Amino acid sequence: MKFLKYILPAILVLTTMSCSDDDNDIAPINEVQDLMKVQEISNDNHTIEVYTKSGTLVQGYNNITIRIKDKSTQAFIENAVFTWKPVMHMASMSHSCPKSDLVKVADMQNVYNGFIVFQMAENEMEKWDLTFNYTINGTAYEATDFIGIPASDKKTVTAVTGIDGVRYILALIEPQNPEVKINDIIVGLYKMENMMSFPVVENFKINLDPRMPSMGNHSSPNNQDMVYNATTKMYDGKLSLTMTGYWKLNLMLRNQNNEILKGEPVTDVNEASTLFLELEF
Ligand SMILES: [Cu+2]
Repeated sequence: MKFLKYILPAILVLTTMSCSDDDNDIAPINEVQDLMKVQEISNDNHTIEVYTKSGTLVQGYNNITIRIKDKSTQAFIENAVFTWKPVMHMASMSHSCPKSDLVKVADMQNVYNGFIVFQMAENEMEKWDLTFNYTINGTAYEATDFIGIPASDKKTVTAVTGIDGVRYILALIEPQNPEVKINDIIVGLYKMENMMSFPVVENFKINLDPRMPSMGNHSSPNNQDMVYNATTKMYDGKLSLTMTGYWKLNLMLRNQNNEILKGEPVTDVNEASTLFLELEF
C-alpha cells in the first residue's frame, strides 16, 4: 500500500510533466483554430499572420489576431512588443483610423490581439496599408503591406462633425450576430484629433432609437441608451429587436453637458436622425 501511496502520485506527476513538454515541442495547441487567416505581412526576418473570424477585413470594426513567425526557425515568437499603424493613402492626403493597442493575449502562447475601425472603404485609387513596428529582445523591426478594405453594404461605421466642430467616428462593435431579443449593443466613439490620432471619447452619452422604416417606422420596447464603460473604453446599451429584417439605429450624440452634438429625435414629421447606424439580419 505504501508503494501506491507514494510512488503512484510521483509517476503521475512525472507523466504529466513529460506530456506537457511534448506538447510544447511537437504539437503546440492551435491558438487560431476558431479564426481564418486574412493574409501574411512579411519582411526579411519574420512573417506576420493576420487573422479575423471571417477571414476578411471590413469597413467598420475589426477584431484582429496575429501571430509572428521567425522565417529562419519557423518558430512563433512569444515576446514581441508591437505598435501598428493603418494608413489610408488618398488622392490629396493620408490618414489613419481609430485602433486599440496590439497586445499579447493573456494565457496564450503565440497570439496578439487588438482592433481597428476602418471608417472608409478602399476604392480604385485610394488604398489602405498596415504597418507593424515591433521589437524582439531589444531589436526593432518593421513590416508593411497593403490590405483590402471593401465597402460594407450596411452602415456599421459613421464619421460626423458635431456642432462643436469636432469630427467624431462611431462604430458598431456588438451585436455581431443580432437576434430577436434584447441584444447587448456596444459602440466605439472616437474623435479625430488629427489625421493620425483618433483617441477614445470618454463620458459622452449616445441615445438609441431603433426603427424599421419598411414597417411604418415602428420602434421596439426596452431599449437602453449607451453609456461609457471606463473598463472597456466603449459605450454599452440595450438594443431591442422584435423581428428580423432591416433596422435603422437612430442615434443622438451628447457631450458631458448633455448637449446634443449630432442627431435629432425621430418624430411623426422626422423619420430618421442624421446620425445613425444600420443592421439587417
Ligand atoms: Cu480615406
